[in-house]
Amino acid sequence: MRHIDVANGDADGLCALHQLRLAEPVAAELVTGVKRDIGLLERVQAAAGDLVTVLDVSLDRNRTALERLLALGARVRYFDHHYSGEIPAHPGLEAHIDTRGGTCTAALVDTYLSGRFRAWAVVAAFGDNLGGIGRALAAPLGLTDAKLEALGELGEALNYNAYGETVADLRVHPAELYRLMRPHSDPFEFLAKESVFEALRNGWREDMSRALAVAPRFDSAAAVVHELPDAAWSRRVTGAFANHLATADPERAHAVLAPNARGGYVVSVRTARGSPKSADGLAREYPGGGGRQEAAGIDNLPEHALPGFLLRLEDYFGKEGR
Ligand SMILES: [Mn+2]
Repeated sequence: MRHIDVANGDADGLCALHQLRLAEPVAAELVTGVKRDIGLLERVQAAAGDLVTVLDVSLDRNRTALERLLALGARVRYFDHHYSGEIPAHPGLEAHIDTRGGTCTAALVDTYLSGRFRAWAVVAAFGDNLGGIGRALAAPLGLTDAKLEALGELGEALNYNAYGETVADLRVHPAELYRLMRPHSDPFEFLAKESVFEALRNGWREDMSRALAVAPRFDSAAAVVHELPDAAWSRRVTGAFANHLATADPERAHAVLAPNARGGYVVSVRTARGSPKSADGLAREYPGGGGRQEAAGIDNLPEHALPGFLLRLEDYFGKEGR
């Protein structure tokens, strides 16, 4: 029997995996990739009796592969907070899924582990731009403001690293990042002993300063759209920049666009704080779109679809969203 771990390559996916494997240290194969590479389950070759653990990728987007693995007799343990659609009722599936917003996969794993590696869940929550959840999770840890801020920055840096069209756009391969995290049950030890955080933070700051110099392409009472130039830094920073905008200007929805290699755009969408409309609801109107309540993306919005998308964004979060 083999253990196969399938994790989103962002902060939430890697921290959730790290918490689980600290609690259950078994040798496992790892399948991961860039944040948008969410059809990860397709890549899994499992056999009857194997245990596949899936973290932070939409069940709906992996439904066919999931059904194939269950039919083979593999057991699947699934933790996630992205749009799931109907969860299959199958004795081989153990699902820990909460798509209501206000949680993240690492927080679901934290509950599963009764808070054993809580500090890593705090890192993940900040990585998913859920600062309120991060602070609430951190409350019983009694951290100083400086330490809480350090966990937040680590989460943002890990999250930033996951964005790119392919792993070639990324500063560090997510599997390598996880390998560096593995020896450290305490994120403060990771921060003290591994130089990768500083490298990521410097890269993040460099990319963010370029993005912050870009003026909005479109701007209304309901939504703001930024279009970044065609460059690897743009694709790396779309998510971090969208999170920054959502925090800095929380009264409006945000979309950040960057050209991809297919002649279209990669799009990151963030809702206004407390919006009744979900980000994934809009993204799922487009092929390759998906996500969760507060944050979603579209992998390839064709250029000809851009004017229609801008109108739809305004309608969705403007007229309809009130
Ligand atoms: Mn997540």
